[in-house]
Amino acid sequence: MTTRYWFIAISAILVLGATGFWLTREEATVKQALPAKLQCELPPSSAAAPKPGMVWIPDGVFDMGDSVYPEEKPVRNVRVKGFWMDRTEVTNAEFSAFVKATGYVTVAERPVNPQLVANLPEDMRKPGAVVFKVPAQLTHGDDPRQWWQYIPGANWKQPAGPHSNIDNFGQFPAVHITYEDAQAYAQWKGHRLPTEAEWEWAARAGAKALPGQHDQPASANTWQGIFPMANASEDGFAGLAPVACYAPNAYGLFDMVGNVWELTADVFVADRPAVSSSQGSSANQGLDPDEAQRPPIFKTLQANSQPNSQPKVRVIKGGSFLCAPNYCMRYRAGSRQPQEDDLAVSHLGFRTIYQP
Ligand SMILES: [Ca+2]
Repeated sequence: MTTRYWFIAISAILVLGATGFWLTREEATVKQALPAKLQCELPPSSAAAPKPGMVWIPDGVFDMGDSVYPEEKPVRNVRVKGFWMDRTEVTNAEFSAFVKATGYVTVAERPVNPQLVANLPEDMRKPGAVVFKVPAQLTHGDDPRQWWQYIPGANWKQPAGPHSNIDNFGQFPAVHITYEDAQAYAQWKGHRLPTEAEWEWAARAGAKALPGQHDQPASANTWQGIFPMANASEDGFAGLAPVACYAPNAYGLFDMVGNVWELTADVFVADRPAVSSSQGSSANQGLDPDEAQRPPIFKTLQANSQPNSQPKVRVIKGGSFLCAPNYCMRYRAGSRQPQEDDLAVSHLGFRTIYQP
């Protein structure tokens, strides 16, 4: 049973009137000004591919990790078995098909257990999700509550809240997807979520040695300018982009870096040598100061304190449209960030893998 519990000021929750910004007028304007080289069309899957929409990621041994932020270290040599991987992040159209077939209700849509959130302000007891919004001004330093807001009614089909929808966004990545939601989708497909090592090996596309460059990628949906106030949108998008607008990597995978963070199956443990699928979490240890781009600390009341309790924090990979040089230089295969299992956020999606 998951629960939700925010350490966020009630004032931050109530400033929710203008939620229609999500990919509406602003995004439409940006899309009209797309750089000519962007096609945003997924090329047909190879007719010979046994798994349509997926590409084969071969066996490999590589140096996993990176050297930019503390949680990426130490670099270690890892072996990965081959698998099929979705070419793109799971789209709204794909997630809609899953919901239509199964009647699945996502975590962000479910009633909140009142017994477990008794101390929360009224709005936080409502189903909802956390949405990024460019702040009008910054008055509280790096406090992320200035740009992250809990919006009752926000979920995968209403990404900015009750006044938004995904009617014209079928090819955009589904967001506000929690670990449980992603697991349910993957199981329905007969797939599973990638481990961190599998995801990172796929993103590296066959490069066994650590990348020497850590620059912001030119061909991905990230943030150009000073986060969180000035977004130059030089990549064509101020917010989310449809999948497959940018060139794929050498394995044929689109958007492994940027657009949305992607869930993995692994528990987040800041101490890399202790990474294990069954260990408790020690999230927030050894993280770099830039983690302020992450939504404010969110806790489950039962977090890892009960015997046999499930892990509550997972590794997410690849960075998002919010990653900027001044904040969150995580537009890299080796970057990572912790993510609460039951927190639905507007910069997080997923893709699945299939291992024969
Ligand atoms: Ca962008």
